[in-house]
Formats: sequence, structure tokens, C-alpha cells
Amino acid sequence: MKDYDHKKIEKKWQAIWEKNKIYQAKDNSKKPKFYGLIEFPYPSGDGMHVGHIRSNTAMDVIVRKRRAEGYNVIYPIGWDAFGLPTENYAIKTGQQPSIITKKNTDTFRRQLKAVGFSFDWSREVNTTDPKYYKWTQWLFLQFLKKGLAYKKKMFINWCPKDKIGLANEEVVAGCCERCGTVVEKREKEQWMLAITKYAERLDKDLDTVDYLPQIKLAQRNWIGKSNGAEIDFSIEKSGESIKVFTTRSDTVYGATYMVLSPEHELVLKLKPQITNWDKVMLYVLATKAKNEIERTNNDKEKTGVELEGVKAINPATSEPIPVWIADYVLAGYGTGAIMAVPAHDERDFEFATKFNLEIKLVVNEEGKLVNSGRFDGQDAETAKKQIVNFVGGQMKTTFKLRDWVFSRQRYWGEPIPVVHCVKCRIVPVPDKDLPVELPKVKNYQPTDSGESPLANISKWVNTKCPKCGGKAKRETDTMPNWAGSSWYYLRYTDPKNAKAFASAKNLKYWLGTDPAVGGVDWYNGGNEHTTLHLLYSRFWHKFLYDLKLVPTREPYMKRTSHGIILDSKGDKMSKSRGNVINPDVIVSTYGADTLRLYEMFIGPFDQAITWSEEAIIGPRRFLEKVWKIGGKVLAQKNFAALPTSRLRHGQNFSVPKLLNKTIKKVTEDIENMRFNTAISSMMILATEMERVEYVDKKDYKKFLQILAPFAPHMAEELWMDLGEAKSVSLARWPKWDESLLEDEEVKIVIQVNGKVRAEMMALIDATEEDIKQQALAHESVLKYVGDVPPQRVIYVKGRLINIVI
Ligand code: ANZ
Ligand code: ZN
Repeated sequence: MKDYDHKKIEKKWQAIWEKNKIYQAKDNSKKPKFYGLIEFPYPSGDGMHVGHIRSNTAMDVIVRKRRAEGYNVIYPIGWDAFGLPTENYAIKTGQQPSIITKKNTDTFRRQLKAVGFSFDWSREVNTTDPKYYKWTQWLFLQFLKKGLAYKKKMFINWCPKDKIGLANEEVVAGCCERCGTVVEKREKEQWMLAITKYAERLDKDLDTVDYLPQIKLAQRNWIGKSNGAEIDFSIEKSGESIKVFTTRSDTVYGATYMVLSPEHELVLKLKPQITNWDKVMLYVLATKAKNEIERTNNDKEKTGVELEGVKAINPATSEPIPVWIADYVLAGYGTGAIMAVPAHDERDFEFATKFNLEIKLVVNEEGKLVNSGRFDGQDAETAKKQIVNFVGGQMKTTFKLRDWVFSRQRYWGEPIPVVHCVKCRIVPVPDKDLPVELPKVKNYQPTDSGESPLANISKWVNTKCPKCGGKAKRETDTMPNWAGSSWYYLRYTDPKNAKAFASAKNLKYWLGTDPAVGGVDWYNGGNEHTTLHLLYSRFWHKFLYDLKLVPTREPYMKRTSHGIILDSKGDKMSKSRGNVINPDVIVSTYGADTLRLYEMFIGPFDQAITWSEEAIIGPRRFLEKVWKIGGKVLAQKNFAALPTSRLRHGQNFSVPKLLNKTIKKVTEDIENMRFNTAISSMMILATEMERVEYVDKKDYKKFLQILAPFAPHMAEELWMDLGEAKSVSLARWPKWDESLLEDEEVKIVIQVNGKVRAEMMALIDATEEDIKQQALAHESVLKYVGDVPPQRVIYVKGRLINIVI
């Protein structure tokens, strides 16, 4: 038997697979389709890390199994390549982002290929390719034409030293991540996408998809649907009133004061009435410096200022109550104002206790209303609606979800394809002029005014209005990273289409024709993307469904997520910590198959796991064992011709039985992403195959088939050694026999001339001949029988054997 030389066989098969295009998906084939998707990577300068490998391998195992089950599989890959790290690197080094991106994607591609993933490389997409972002721009214009893209003044994070607008993730503890300067808020016009128009459907349609429960919950929490009511409280001695949003209208009688968010427009309107204006103004200014997380942190002591001279009227009791401003009430939620019910709301209770405000109980322990006038004694929950009617309010549903800030003042993103004309105002760039390509610039530093570097290129900025032909200026904002990833799974179905983002025909084939259940069949990705990316792409998809441009209501039928890989000390891997494991080293030392197995074996797939270099040796030894068994099988090609007398003690029957069980286990475990237990069952099988004298070729082949999704190179090599002509990944997935899973062994009594002489355990499905051989070989039987062939043998199936001599 030749040595297991992973370097040789892995390179060899990767080249053959590529040449024979065995992983290429066929558009519109008659076979049933399976669309397996992983989140396409951001090609960072660090190269790929072992975390990418884990999620890619998991889906690779699943799609390899699907191919063997007869599906036409699409398993595509591409690059989500716009974004800050590349741009910041460009600023630092002066290199063009497109050149940096090219270098990084080349590295990633090489690394992915070295691990043997069965991607369809002919469908590779890159979000920074003008042929791709032409369609990202086109899709944006559809939002604009339907009124779902609009401009709005917003506060952005501004670093006064770097003179740059910062994304939220670049602000760490209120400071610029890069230079540490305290970040300011600056008002700027931004492009927005009206995702809130889809809030209701984004929430409701979660009922129709198969996402892990925690993913659905994360989506629901982010959307934050809340059923309640809006109620007006009038303000004494003014024509104004305060509108509040409450989920507890049953407690209106217990509202003993009110709170406005410090930004609330009424604060300024009530100035003439307010007698402590200086104090109020100071508090408003202090609030501005805080972010939402600081404001709503429950551990923080509550602060606030009363608007002295102002009283509101509780519409249930008609009593005057004080009005405060406090930062625990947020401007952006509900109406930006609350009725405070300290007896039944914890935050209000804390506040009232600190500032000595009245606390009035209105719901007793049995859930009945008290101190609530005509509603006394009623069930609180059922009285909600009646109380709303009584105080002249309205039932109302609100959402935590906000519209999506869709512009960045950066270079490395898709230019927003509109021009500004003095006469016609905002004019979309006509389809025939798309894409609006990013011009090459010399300096990627943003401008002093906070505009994107594009604003400095007057040749590019100054243009003609497509409508009136007059002087116009291009929009210099670019799109956020989330744009290209909101629809990439659609492009994969038809990646080279120059006339549409994808043809209706291909979309129907790959997503399905039933709007209620179609979409990508299985999407696996990181936990960090179960809110924003997932929600954004569901929003785009629903919008396109409304325009009849995609055939299904949801983009993904099934969504799972993986745990991250931590270093051996339990820390997150990052370049700055210097603890990133480079997969290239593992591939070269132990092989891609070992790396793949290790990453699947290391622990439950959905949980965070710690990397251990020493533990890699386990999967490697397992593969070496499998290799050696191959030698054994090859050496005795004709198992069936072996004399039965050499099949001692039933040991050769243990393998088919165990194999049958293992096929079932691996088949089911893959479906449930229990890759680690699938692998351990194959390890047990390999140990048994190693122990017995003979392994039947057909059994060994089945073993190779179930191993192939995990260790495709070795499985292919051994498969072909056995004389196969077609790839192991195209052979039909083995089935198991349910009846063989039952009790394996029975106790059989051995008699010699009618006298009980021994007992033995035998496989339940052993033939009479097997049982006879096994009984005759039994130690205590040999004493009586010796070498003389018996006259007669009587076998009572599953119970008794009588040897007559
Ligand atoms: C009175 C009340 C009594 C409330 C009670 C709760 C408990 P969810 O479920 O998250 O939607 N609220 C409303 N707008 C707010 C804002 N802008 N900032 C901070 N809090 C706000 O929460 C709705 C509840 O949160 C509302 O119901 C309101 O307090 C508060 F025993 O009204 B409630
Ligand atoms: Zn014009």
C-alpha cells in the first residue's frame, strides 16, 4: 500500500474536479434543485481564517450529500468587497482600493480552493465589479421610483480630528476608533430606505420560514412590534397636549407624572411657561452628549428635570400632574413621551422614588383594577380597550425598527446613482447610463466638510441633468456595505446577465415557483448577521416580490448559524491580538481533509469552540486508519470466494451491521448539523474495520461514500483505487436497512448429543451455516467434538443448536 501523501492527492483531485466541472450547477435542469448558501466573505487583508472554513465546510458537507441524493446543487461563492478596512488601508498606503481588493480576493480564492470546497466557481460574483454594482444601483433606483428611498437630516458620528463621518461600529466608548478623539454629533442629510413600511410583514412572515428559534427571536426583537395605544394628555393654560404611547392603558389612573424626552419639540414650545428654563436647557445639552446605550442602561441612576410651571391633566382622573424631561425616555420611540406609572413600571418607580413623586397602585395582585373609578374590579387586561375609549385614545401598533440610513460619505462603495439639478432637483441616472462607475482618485481621505472624497473630483461631479440637459452635480454619497449583500444570492442564479439583475427563468428555477415556500433552500451564516443583514435582504426581497421581480415572498427558506472559533485561551481571534490561525499552515502540515474533519469534529456546530493544535492529530490518525483499511480491502479483492471456515466468531459480520447503523447516524446527523457525532460514529466504524480480518469491498465503498462529504480528497482517491470510474460525489448516497438495526445478537444454547454443553452469542441474522461454524469452533464444544466431522446438526433458529456425533 502506498503512503498517505495528502499533499499529492489533494492537489491532484482539486485539479481533476475543476477540469471535469463536476460541481457546476446546471440552470433549468430537470433534476430537483438544491440551493445551499453561505455568507460570502469580506476579502480582508488578513486572508482567510479558520472560522470561514468551519461554516463553509458545514455547508459543503450538506451540498455534497445532496448531490449524492440526486439533486442539481448550486453552492456559489463570491466577494462582499466594498467597505472600510480596504478604504482605510488605501488611505494609509495610497494604493487603489480596487487593486487591494484584487490582491485579497486572489488570496482568498487560492485558500478556499486548497480546502476542496465544492463551490461552483463559474458563478463567482464581486460586489465591487461595475458589472455587479450596476444592478445594485438599478435596484436602488427602483426604491427611489417607488418613494421608498428619500433624504432626511440625521445626526452622524463625526471625528473632528480625522474630519470624517464614522459608522456606529467605528465609535468605541464615544471615541473615534482610530485616533481616540471624542466623537461629536453632526447633522447631515442622508439617504434613507423605508424598511419600516415592511415592518409588519417582516415580522409576520417569520411564521412561514424555517429559521432556528433564536434567529427568529432576534429578528422579532429587532423589529420590535408592540401593541398598545396612543393617549393625549392636555397641558394646563396652553393649547398644547402631550401624546404618549403606552402598552398599559389599563394603568392610566395610576399615571402620576409625565416625562418628555429632552429633544421633544414641546420643550421649546412650552418655554414661555417654564420657570426654570436655565436648568432645563442645561439638561437638554447634557443629554445630547450621550448615546442611546448610555441613556437606557438600567444600572445607571435616573436623572431628570421638572418643567416647573407646566402641568398636564390626567384624562382619566382629570387631576393635574407634573411634567418632567428625562433621558430614559427616547426621542425616537413611540411618541417620545410617556405617562409614568411608578406603581407598575420599574423605571418609573425608580425615578419617582428618587424625586419623591406620587406612587399610586391601580392593579391589585389578582390583576383587577383598583383606584380606577368606574373600572374598579374589572380585569386589567380586558379593560385596556375600554379605558382607551374612555380617555379618547386610539389603539396603536408601533415598531422599534427605524428606517435604514443608506448613505456613507466614503469612497469605497457603490455611488448613489442620482444627479442634483437646480431646476429638476433629484434626478435618477437613466438605466442606459448605469453603472455610475467609481472614478479613480488620488487621495481617499474624506474632505474637510465631511463629504466623500468623490466631492473633490470636479470632472466627475459636474455633469448634465438627464432630464433638462442643464448643469447638474452628481450625488457624492455612496451606499453602505449592506447594499451588495442584500441581493447577491439572486445574482448567483444568473451571474453574467447583462440585461437584468437575473432572468425570471433562472430565478424561478433556483428559488421555486411557489411564493409561500420558495427561496434559497438552506442559508448558514454567523450569529452577528442574524439581525441586520438578514433583515435587510428580506426587505429587499419583499420589495422585489411586490414588483413581481422575484417569485417568492422570502429569500431564504431555512437559516442556521454557527458558533465562532476562539483561540486556545478562549479569546476571539483577531489580527491585532496576533492569535489568528492561518489555514494554509494546517493544510500543508496535516492536509485539507484533516482540517475539514477537525473543524467539524471540534464541538457542537452552533456553539463557540476553542482551537487546539494538539487535537488536530485525532482526525489525522482517523484518516490514516481509513487509508490502511483500504490497503486491506485491496489486498483481498474477492471476499465472497473466501472459505466460510475462515469466518471465525462472527467477527466479519460485525462490520455490515455497524456500517448499517453508521449510515443511518451520519445521514441523520448531517441534516441536523451534528457533524461531530457523525464523525465519531465513523471513527467507531473504522476501528471495527481495522480490528476484523476481512472487510468486504462493497462495505468499504459505502463507508467511503459517507466519509466523502467530510474528507472528499481521501475518499475520492480510495474510491478510484477500487476501480471506480466516476467521482465518489456522484455515486448514490447509501441507504440503511431498518430491519438490521434491531437487536444484534441472541443467546444460543449448544448441545452435544442432546446435552447442554455451552452457550454462545450469535448475530441474529446469521445463516445456519454461520451458526454451525461458530458452534463447532467453541472451546467447550471442541472438547467433546474434536476434529471429527459431526453426523448431524439440528438448528432451532435463534435458540438452540444440537450437534450429534
Ligand atoms: C405606561 C406603562 C405602565 C408602561 C406600565 C409600561 C408599564 P415596549 O413594550 O417596549 O413597546 N415607553 C413608551 N415610549 C417610550 C420612549 N420613547 N422611551 C422610553 N420608554 C417609552 O414598551 C412600551 C412602554 O415603554 C410604554 O408603556 C411606555 O411605558 C414606555 F406599568 O406606559 B408604558
Ligand atoms: Zn434638470
